[in-house]
Amino acid sequence: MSSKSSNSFQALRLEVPLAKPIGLDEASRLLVEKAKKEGIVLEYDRLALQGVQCGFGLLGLCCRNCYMGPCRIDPFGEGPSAGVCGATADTIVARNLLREEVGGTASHTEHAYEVAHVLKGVGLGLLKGYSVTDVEKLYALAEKLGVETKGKDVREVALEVAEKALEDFSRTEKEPLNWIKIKTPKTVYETWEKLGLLVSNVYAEIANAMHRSTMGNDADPTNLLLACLRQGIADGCGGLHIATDLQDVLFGVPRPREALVSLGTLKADHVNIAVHGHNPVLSMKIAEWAMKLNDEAKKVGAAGINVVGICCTGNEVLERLGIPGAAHNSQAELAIVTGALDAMVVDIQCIFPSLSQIASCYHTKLITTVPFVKIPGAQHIEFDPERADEVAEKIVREAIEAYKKRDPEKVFIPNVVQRAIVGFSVEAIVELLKKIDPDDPLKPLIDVIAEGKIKGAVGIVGCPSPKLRDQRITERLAKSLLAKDVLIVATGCTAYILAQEGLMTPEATMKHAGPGLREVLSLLGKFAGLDGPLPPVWHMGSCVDNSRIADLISALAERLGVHPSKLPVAGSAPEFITEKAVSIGTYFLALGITVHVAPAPRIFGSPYVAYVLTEKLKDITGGRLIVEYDPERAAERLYEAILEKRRELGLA
Ligand code: BF8
Ligand code: SF4
Repeated sequence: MSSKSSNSFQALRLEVPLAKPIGLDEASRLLVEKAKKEGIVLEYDRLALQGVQCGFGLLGLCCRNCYMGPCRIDPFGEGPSAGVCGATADTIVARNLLREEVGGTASHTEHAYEVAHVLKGVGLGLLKGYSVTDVEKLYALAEKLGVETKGKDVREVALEVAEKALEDFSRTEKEPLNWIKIKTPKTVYETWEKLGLLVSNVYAEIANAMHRSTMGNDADPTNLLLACLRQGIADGCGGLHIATDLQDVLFGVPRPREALVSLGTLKADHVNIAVHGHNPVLSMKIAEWAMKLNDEAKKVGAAGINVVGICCTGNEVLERLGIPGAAHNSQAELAIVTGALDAMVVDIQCIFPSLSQIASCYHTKLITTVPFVKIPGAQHIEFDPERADEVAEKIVREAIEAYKKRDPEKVFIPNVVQRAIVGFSVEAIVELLKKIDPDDPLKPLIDVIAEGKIKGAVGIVGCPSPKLRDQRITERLAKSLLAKDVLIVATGCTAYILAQEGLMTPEATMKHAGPGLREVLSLLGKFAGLDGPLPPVWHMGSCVDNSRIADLISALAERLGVHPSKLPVAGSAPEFITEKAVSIGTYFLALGITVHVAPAPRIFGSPYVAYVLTEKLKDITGGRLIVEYDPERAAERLYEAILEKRRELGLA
């Protein structure tokens, strides 16, 4: 394979954002102003202080994998073309990409592992604070996994399902992951089998990726890219799917409900507690104890306790309990700047160390809870599922104490609150469609796609990037696609952005959806018993809940008997920031999905790696990477990809 359309120069151009800044959302803007007045340094300030970021790093051309380096390859061909060991740009870029994915896969799989342990503890009767909330989901999983349920009680079934999950972290044989077997459409499974991508043990996969990318191991970029696909599959099946499935068993499958979002959900007269991070094993307990101790808050003069969510754990409690979603990742600092937040309780992932410095300027207690996530200046109260109630009670009482020290002079909560319909699990979508066709629920959806009323669907997922946020890439991309009759599903911090923009309301359907999409959503709204249409953007949960999007795609592909790459669907992470987004994106590429991203992933230092991911991969898994900063152009390109699939299916 030779280099074709992509080269390093293109990447340098891509790093210059093409869309014009149009400013932050109103709530963020007001709080950034407040921070400025109060001398608080925010992520935007720290980004500016970084100056021009390292071009070698942006292109993936820097290697620090041994002490003969660090080595850098000159993208212009005038300086070194290999590291001290002889590693070329192709090798270095592919190795770096694999290591980025390891960061993501380790995060999601360890999250899943923790949840599996909690379910195991429930099965063994060791955890008093937790139970199986969704017996139906447990039994559905048991059936798929081949766990016998006859003559067993719920706890025994829970134990066996948890052990099936834990097998995926400890298997020594070459058998594929249980969650690959139960989640992967047959057509995809066959492709993966042919390519040697059937991962057996997620932890072994992570270890192997680190091993093979050290100095003096795998130098073949093609072989390394196959390892990248394996890492994506380990993340998707062993991380995302296991986490979502077992969280649903423990805490319930989400169902549509109306909730409130934005920073205006903080309440001046309440004790405000924000849960931030990813693991609902903690946040669900905090929510429970906040309710139990509501009267305690009244004793210190507050009107009650108000729990709000930040980032993905916020999505977990939003989709299951309707707890308000206050802030995405780029607003977490701003939640403290309101001066009204009494405690921010954090667990794992996406928690900026800066939160502690900002909290120290107010009365806010930043409380870390996980032994491997400590932040200087934060109060550490170790969480342990075995002492869940005791710890959650202590944390909520800390927040009540902190409220007493709140300085009313420093409080400013922007008057910005938005309604949103959330909780679109696959189960809920299928239940709704069953009202139209009880025997073949996916058929009505397939019919409206075939008729062209809905042209296709795009999952817009991922993070807010301080590099791109003031261009509102995510909102603009979504609106452009809706106008083209493309249904949108959303997860993660992107779901906050789109909810805050008002795109999860029936009114948004009337305002932004194209005529065909509007007609379908209006009909669905009637079947759902709503006064108006369904919203045009469906909130499917947290970032691990990207598994729900994969489930929906797989269900449609299996119902039609086609490979997912044939479906008029695509994914987009228009402002991604984390390594987790890279591994999730790779999982969807492995499934055969077209994936758009911005900013540019660090692959353009290798014309070969860029060529494989943006062009060649579609002949291998069916997936394709699109890199595009301009949201309107990105919408055009995603729409084109959808139309191409439609043409291949013989649809207008
Ligand atoms: O896992 S969207 S900033 S919070 S990585 Fe992080 Fe990105 Fe937010 Fe959830 Ni997902
Ligand atoms: Fe340089 Fe090779 Fe060592 Fe990387 S592994 S730092 S390219 S010598």
